[in-house]
Amino acid sequence: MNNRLGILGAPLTVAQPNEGVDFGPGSIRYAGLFDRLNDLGLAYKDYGDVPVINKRTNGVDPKTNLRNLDHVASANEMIADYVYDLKKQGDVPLILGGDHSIAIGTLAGLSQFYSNLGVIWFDAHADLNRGETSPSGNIHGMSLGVSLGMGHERLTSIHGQEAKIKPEHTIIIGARSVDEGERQVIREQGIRVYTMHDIETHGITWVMNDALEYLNGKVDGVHLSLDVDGIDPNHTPGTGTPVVGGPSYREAHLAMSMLYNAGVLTSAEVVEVNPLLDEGNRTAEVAVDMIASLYGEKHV
Ligand code: 4U7
Ligand code: MN
Ligand code: MN
Ligand code: MN
Repeated sequence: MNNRLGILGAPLTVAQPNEGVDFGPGSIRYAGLFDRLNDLGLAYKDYGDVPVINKRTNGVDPKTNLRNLDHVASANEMIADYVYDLKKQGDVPLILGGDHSIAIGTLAGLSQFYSNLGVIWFDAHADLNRGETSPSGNIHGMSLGVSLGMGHERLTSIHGQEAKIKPEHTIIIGARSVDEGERQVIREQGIRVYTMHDIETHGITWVMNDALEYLNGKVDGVHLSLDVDGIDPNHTPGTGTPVVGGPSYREAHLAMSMLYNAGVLTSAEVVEVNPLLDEGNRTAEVAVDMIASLYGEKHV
């Protein structure tokens, strides 16, 4: 592995109901991503966007309670192939979404390179639904579950039948909107969750240190899946499923720089930036700040 970042856009939208999240990769690029990476002296290559097709069928399939399964599945097959190729070049993957279903493709593509990949899922949600438990039928609320091997076979079988990650290597940070079916999965599978309550009680520094210690020695890589709705919507209003009461800009920023300082990160993705729901391009700008922090930007 070299230290070059390989940047890939994954402009999928149809795993959630709002148009505009397909402009996420472009809005993040326009928010000054490359200037910031240049300032850091980081080598990178922009691979452009995966040519996903965003077609919506009408409503939710009553048999599966899934929306747009065919298109979400084929797009994620493509994303998995692109991520696999990028990783094969030796680059450090940075994927720009797109709705959060793209993690299905990212983790499928990465899984061939790791037998024990750690995952830090920074999100207001747990994304552990499946058709049977989902209140919405939206697959962006299922991607962590799919990667753990739970859900529709069309999704879990991308790049192989086996689960792509393990529950004991999975950490959720920032959760504050978790559905009943998801709670059950968390309990049964023993997924580590740091809620907003934990962040407030112990502080983000303790949470990140505890999370890193939990993974230490058990994993052969760490992937960060950063859903911008994990951050408080005061800072990231341009997203489809905002939830009040999230970590502040500073807390999220510190979490990212602690990941950098730990030197464990092997890939990352930033998802759910929707410039059509935004105030200006603020949310993408915050996303770029988080990315810069993740790759070592210091303010002095
Ligand atoms: B995101 C939800 F019911 N849980 O399943 C669902 F609250 O990727 C939201 O985290 C999912 O933004 C949000 O539809 C998915 C809902
Ligand atoms: Mn999410
Ligand atoms: Mn979310
Ligand atoms: Mn969302």
